[in-house]
Amino acid sequence: FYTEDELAPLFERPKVDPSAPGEYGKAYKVTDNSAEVKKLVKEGWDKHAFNHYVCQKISLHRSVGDKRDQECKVRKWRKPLPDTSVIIIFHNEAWCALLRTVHSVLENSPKILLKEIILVDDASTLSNLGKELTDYVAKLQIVKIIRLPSRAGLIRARLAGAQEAQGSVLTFLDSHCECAPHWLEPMLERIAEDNTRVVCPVIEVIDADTFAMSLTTARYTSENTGILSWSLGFNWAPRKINPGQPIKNDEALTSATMAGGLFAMSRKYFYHLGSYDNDMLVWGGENIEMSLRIWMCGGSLEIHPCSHVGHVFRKRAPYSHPGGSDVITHNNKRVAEVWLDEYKEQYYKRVPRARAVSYVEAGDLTARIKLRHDLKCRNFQWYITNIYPALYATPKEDILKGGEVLNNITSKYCLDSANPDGKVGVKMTMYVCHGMGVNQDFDLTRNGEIRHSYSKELCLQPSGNSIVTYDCVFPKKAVPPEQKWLLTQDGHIYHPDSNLCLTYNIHHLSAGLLKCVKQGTSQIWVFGHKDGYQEDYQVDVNANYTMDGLTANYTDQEVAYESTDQVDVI
Ligand code: UD2
Ligand code: MN
Repeated sequence: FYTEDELAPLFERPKVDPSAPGEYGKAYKVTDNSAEVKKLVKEGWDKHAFNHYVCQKISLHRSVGDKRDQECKVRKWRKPLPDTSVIIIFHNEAWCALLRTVHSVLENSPKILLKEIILVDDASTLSNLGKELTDYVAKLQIVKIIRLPSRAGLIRARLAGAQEAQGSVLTFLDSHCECAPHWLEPMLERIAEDNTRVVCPVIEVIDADTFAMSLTTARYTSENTGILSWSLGFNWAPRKINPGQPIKNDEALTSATMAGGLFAMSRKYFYHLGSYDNDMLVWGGENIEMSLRIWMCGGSLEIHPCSHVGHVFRKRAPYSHPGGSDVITHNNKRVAEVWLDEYKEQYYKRVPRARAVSYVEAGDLTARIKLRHDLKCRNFQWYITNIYPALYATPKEDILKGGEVLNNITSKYCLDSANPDGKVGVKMTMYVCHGMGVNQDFDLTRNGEIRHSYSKELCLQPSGNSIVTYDCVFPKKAVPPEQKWLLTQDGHIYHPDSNLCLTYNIHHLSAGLLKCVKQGTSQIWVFGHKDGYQEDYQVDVNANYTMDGLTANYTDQEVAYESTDQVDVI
């Protein structure tokens, strides 16, 4: 085993006053309310999509503390571990974020294991990222910069960094990270034992406003795993823990997908497995592509609860996206076409815009299809069965109606789930029908569920007078009464359990439940409406069906919400 001395970093962290801003990962709150500071704060947010004023207040050498579980702290790391090149790509990153990332790597990685840090500048235009940065890192001995002549996007930028790397392991980081003590050794040990393992640290949240970084415990980590949705987005979900097999706090755990920015992988295996898809542009999709490729082609993907790295999560990208949102669709379409087999239909159903070739093209896929063939990768059905069995797709014949849920044919308003993270408990809203699927794609199943599975498999059920997203229970268990809906012949969406009907609340642009009224147009829906890019996903089933022997139960009364806002059913 390595001794503590052998694992000393190249640079010791300089002594920082423990009460200095942000020390030990503490939050820094701006107390100066002067107009001048307010202006600086606002400018910082506009430019970087995080609180740049706060970022600058905090030492580039701050400590984030060591809150690892005891099991991790006492762990010794077996000799020999491979060395690594840390690759940090950036486009117009703030100096404070970028350099804190660099220093945190230098001060928390063993000198003998850190071959080099490679900064890849993806054509930044901020003036201090030019010569000033070159001069600054020249003093840091093992830090190199690669300058890309034009904007390449994060995928190609990482490829450029990997090409220069000399270490036997490639460790990728975003340019706004902070490594916790001994973040590297656990990942390198897993790879030393088996170089087909790709290992991610636990990603801690660095608050974009206060730069607080909390370190979570292994328990939390073990309960979180990476998943994917049919729209090919990444998400976190609780891990199923087998009570008979308790999880050890220092044990690496598999994950179906990775977030994308932070991982370590044997350099040899990275190239063996086809590095990245060089035809993916700017941002997005590469993490799912790589996750599927790892699992389907013989490797494994893990999160190590002893390795912690913070990342600033931002609500928007601070940089331009050449090509707009179609770029992500282009990338995802490549993933669907190469890796999803017949399940690509599930993706196209949710993102119809991707299917229509004239809108978004995938480009030439020959090389990636050949790669999959040459590596003798397993099929997507194998991935579902073995790696992510919870990925459920309602069989087509069980979808009675699918697509938009339009409130009476003339309203132009559709049921909408503005819920990009696939959260539970999010209220349904109404929005102009856009025909693009995504937030407005719902399925009415033969079981009576209304499923929305854009970013996560969710079922609609009432909460008070509102309709919210909830975890689907089927197919694990029978559909509970609260998740059962009935589409009547005249277009009411009836909820037998509450004896109420889905109603468009025009004043709140929301959808709720009210007593069913026969003539109320705010209660008449077109389920499976199609427009614009929306393609036909109707199955030949008559909507006039009864469920569990129930039929809709009307009253002729006019009803109103119980709140002070009187909404008549019109
Ligand atoms: C997440 C990942 C990110 C990547 C992305 C999907 C984490 C914590 N982050 O997004 O690594 O997998 O999902 O593609 O898992 N950059 C460039 N050139 C560009 C655009 C971005 O170099 O054209 C850099 C950027 O400066 C940053 C990195 O790429 O260092 C990732 O970009 P981000 O931080 O905006 O992405 P994020 O964290 O939202
Ligand atoms: Mn990032």
